[in-house]
Amino acid sequence: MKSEQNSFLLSVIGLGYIGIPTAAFFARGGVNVLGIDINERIVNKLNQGEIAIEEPKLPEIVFNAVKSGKLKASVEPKEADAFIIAVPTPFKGDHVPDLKYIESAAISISKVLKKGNLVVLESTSPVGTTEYIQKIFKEHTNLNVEEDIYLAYAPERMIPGNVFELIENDRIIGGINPKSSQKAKELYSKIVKGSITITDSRTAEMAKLTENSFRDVNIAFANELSMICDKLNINVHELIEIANHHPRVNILSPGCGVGGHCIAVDPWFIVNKTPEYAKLIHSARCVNDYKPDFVIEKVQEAIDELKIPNPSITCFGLTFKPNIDDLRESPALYICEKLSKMYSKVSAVEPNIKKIPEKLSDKGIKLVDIKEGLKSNILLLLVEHKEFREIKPEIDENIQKIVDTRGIWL
Ligand code: SAJ
Repeated sequence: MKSEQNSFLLSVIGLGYIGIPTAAFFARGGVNVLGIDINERIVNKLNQGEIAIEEPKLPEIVFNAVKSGKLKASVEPKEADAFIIAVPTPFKGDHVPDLKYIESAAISISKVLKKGNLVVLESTSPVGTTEYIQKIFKEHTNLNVEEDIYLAYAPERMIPGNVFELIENDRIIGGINPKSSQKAKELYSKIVKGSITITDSRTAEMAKLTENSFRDVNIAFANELSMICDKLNINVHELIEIANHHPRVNILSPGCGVGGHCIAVDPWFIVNKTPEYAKLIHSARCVNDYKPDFVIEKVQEAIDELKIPNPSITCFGLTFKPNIDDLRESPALYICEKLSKMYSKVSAVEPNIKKIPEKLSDKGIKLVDIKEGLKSNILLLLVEHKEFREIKPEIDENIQKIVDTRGIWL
């Protein structure tokens, strides 16, 4: 029994924001893990105990896992006992989900799949994707897939910036059949401290999309209120604070838009499947996607009121949310870039990054410190980093204006 335990091999396909920490946590839990990625650079780096993604505390966990010999990486899938697929699921034009990475992961696993293997999909996916993987296995192997292969969907719920949520949060496991759920639960029980709820694969897929759509719709409500209040000359942040005193009201915070790789993407997977019914979810997406352009309009209005030729603008915050260095799908970055096409003196203050991305520096945007940024004509607060919360800019109203999307300087 002991030797069987020790020879158990888990293969994690896709060494990105979810695959790497998942692989490292399993390795830390004593499981032999082989990480697979098509990118040779990522594989080589990992084999040296290094990673390219920015996540607090993760480098140390990965380094120790590799050093212990429990975590290795390869570009070629190999035979294993269990596989976890953690590849990206972007969308194509028109917000149609693009399953090409899942398809190629499933096909590459097919080549090494054996009777009794467990395959778990973690990637956020449209409803029916786990069943689709089963179909791929049927087409690409000679196995009696329904009988011989355990297959389940197990979405992660990790907030970027805290990899420990992968093991601390409650999890959902949706098997293609009950025995698959059970097998997947046994695997995840090795690392997950939260409770594990079992359901079917379609419900589990929909649960992941539902959770992020819930948040998107609620943020859209706050963003819509912010635009209504702007028209009605009401401070939306004060309004929300007051309304939230009601025991059953809990409105989220408006901002400059919704970024990241999850909340702004996942609701489209529902809209795409059932457009005739997903009206509210669709509308929320449109409200949140429009918000950055609304912010740009507010900057233009402020500039018109100042009547200063060639005004200087400083964007405070570029990341997609506070106190992280992640610029993925950041509405703040979009706003800064768009403003730089309209005005020649645009700079940014971003305490969480050392070097401004090339696509911004190419457009003449400079990275400046807070003191320098506060001298601009327009102070545009986009992300409520702790460094910005600690200050209250005093401006000369004849030549300066604050546009505050988060309500911390008003
Ligand atoms: N935002 C607001 N107002 C708010 C809250 C957030 O404008 O009141 C904005 C943020 O600034 C950011 C965007 O929304 O631009 C998304 O941020 P987030 O903190 O809501 O979510 P993510 O994308 O960092 O992580 C989400 C999480 N899902 C939920 O909270 C339901 C996380 O648990 C998921 O694991 C992750 O998506 C994912 O991977 O799906």
